[in-house]
Amino acid sequence: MPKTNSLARVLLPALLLLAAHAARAQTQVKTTKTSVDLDSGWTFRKAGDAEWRKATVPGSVHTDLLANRLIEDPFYRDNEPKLQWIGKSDWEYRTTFDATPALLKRRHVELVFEGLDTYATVYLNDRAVLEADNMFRTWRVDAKPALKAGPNTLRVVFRSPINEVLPRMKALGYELPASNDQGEKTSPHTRKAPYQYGWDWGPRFVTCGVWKPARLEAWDEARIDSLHIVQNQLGEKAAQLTAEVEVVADGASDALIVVEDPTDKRVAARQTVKLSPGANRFALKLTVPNPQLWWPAGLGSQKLYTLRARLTAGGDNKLSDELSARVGLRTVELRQQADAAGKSFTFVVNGVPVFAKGANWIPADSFPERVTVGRYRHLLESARDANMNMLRVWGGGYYEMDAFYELCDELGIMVWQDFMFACSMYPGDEKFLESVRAEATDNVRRLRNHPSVVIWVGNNEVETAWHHWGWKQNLPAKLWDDYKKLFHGVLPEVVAAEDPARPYWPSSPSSNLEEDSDSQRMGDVHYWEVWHASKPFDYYERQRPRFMSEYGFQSFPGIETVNAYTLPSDHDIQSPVMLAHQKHPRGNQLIREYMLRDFPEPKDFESFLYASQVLQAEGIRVGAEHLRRIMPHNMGSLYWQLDDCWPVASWSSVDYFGRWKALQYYARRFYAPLLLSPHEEGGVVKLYVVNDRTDRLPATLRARLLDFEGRTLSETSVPVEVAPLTSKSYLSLPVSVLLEGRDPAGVFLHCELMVGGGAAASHTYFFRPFKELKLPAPNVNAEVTPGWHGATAVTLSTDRLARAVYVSAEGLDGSFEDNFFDLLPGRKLTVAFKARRPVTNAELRRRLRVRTLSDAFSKR
Ligand code: BMA
Repeated sequence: MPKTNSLARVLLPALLLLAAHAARAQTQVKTTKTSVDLDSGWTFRKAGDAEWRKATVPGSVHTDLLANRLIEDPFYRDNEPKLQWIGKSDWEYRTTFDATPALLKRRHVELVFEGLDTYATVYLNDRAVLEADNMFRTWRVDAKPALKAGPNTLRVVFRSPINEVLPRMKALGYELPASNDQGEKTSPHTRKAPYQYGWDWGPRFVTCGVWKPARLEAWDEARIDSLHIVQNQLGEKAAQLTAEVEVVADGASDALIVVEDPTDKRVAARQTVKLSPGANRFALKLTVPNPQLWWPAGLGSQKLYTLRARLTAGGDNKLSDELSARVGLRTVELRQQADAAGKSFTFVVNGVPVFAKGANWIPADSFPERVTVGRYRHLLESARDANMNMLRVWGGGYYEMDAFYELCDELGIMVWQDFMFACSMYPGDEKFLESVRAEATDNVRRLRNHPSVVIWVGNNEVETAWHHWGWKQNLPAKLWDDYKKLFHGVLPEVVAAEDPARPYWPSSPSSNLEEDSDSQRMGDVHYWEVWHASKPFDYYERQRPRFMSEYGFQSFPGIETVNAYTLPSDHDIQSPVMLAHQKHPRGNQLIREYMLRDFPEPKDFESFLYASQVLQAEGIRVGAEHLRRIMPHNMGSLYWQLDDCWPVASWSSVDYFGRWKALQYYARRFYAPLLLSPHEEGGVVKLYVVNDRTDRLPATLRARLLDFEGRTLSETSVPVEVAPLTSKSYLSLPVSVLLEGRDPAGVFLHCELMVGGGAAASHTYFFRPFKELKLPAPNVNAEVTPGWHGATAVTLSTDRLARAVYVSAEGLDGSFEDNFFDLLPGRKLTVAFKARRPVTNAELRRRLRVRTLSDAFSKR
């Protein structure tokens, strides 16, 4: 299969359609400050080459090379090692723009880069105007001295981030650890997205480029640098706010600042001020009457207010500048209260303790500019649809684009925001610390108005690595001093100065140095003995953390995704191409080892892919349900990881193309606001109900013992009153009484929480692992039927219990609304097909495939 046919064919329908969601249009305002986008006319070349070729800004050198057909698709088969030269080369980017006489007359003309990746010298008409060395910073420089009338040339020279650092590393005399760097360990020295150097789920593509928008800004008297809405008091009748407006002025003058809600005349403040040259800070008080609150998903709606600051300076009554901020009104507290077990770690929003349900977010692409608003939306809506209310932006990627946080605000997804440090030790010299201070300041200021952001966290796993990965024993003690300078000095200082209302936490996991980083008595925990140490899934149930911020298990993507990066001849888990897309050295071995504990040997390649997903989903379910059952002792479950940055075997629940793996469907069930979780404790099955809702619920709890043909062998039901924000067992059923001597391998328990005649939650409970069940392969009947509102749907029925039923329509653009579910005999289940393009019933019938867990294994 030719390369373009495979990857592009899957990519286009799955992603480009999503990209059709246009970015929110910016309202054009008439201010004297003007801005000229520098996003067109770019070309690039390898330093020293003669020919310039078309480039895209924002973009990266890898995607530009790809667009020019100078390299093959980096994600296809085993192309990754062949493209390592790109990161070891220097690259030049160039564009021209016209400067009008009017522009030249402006008192200030500044060149603004929202992001340069990474070591770059910027030349304007061959005059060096900027030296950049931190991918995460925004750069603003005076362009006037270099500007001329007519055509101007802007050139950016990117030096290889690897070569740049090597001499510095040699001079150091010791190596800073960087466990994931797949090559020379240069990443700790460079403020660049760590995952691009390789990770245990990610390829090594050390890219460069103008990765965020660039523009010229021209102004005369003054411009608004920032608008920060601070919430002083949030009452039922009124919210008291302060608008902190920062103005940069050309000289001393009188000015007027107005801050208002354009949709509500009652919310307004105005202040005449005296500007001094340089930075000025003003505070205007605002009152929002009858405020509506912002709530995390599941607890209420996500009301957002837009406030606009306008600045009139210079005496001619012209509007100099304006800036808007969209905010949500809510309080957030990280409650750490001493108790018998240690100390709680609970996010309290608007006074309500919120159990955080979610996953860890990694960059959604190796090349950040490819993550369109549409792809963000798909992933974040997938999170919301799986009943998640929190994502952790993990510290090995980059601070996400604005669109990410805007969508989280709208969807009610709380964001745990790491600073970008992961699994390494870092330099502690002044230059490095100042670079980080600037980076942190830029990003905290950029993100602090988002109600979704609930915490700033110093780093990923650096504290635990120092203490538990042998670093403390083998590395100079100075590195720990440097650690403290950064994560207990610079970063909390920036948060205190720029965003004092949000909690700061030094590391994940951590106990804030009060106890061991991995202590389960306080702070957050990453638990990895399931997976790395081969511990069985039920070891999750032995953990009693206060907040679980990482735990996970790998699976393979489905066959359609695998087809995008392989040839049929690669279809062996151990083939070189499949191994190139499995970055964990023991990944395949671990998956197999765990699989054979619970399942027979899968009969073929595709069955292995499918069974790996069921295995992952079943395993994480054990952990997630336990973590919810032990609430409020534990108040968070963020599994590792939601998404992927390329098509790969990984811990993700949604693959690179946005396809839901089994785990994502399972997550929707185990994160449901009402969870029914049967659990065997000392020979007794206890029926727990975990209720994340704030209301009390009268219901009936019903448990039926069934055989695999669906015959009811016994039934118990009790009326219950489900308490709000609680986990509690409402019914205990001794196994011996339940089974009455029956073979535990031939029956199962079907539990339901009945509310108003329907099942508000249900669960199938087995007394034995799948491979021991005496369950002959079921015969599932599938009919294409009209679904709700004319949608195409499939109605399924079965003669015997069918487990992890997977319905697919290969080649059709769309997905089934539910999947990987247990189908009970004697019941019909209709599942809608959410088509992204119109599809006829006949077509769906032709493509329809149904597999069940039994089908994955040869003889049953
Ligand atoms: C966690 C993460 C990542 C890693 C994952 C899987 O520790 O923080 O560094 O990818 O485990 O090993």
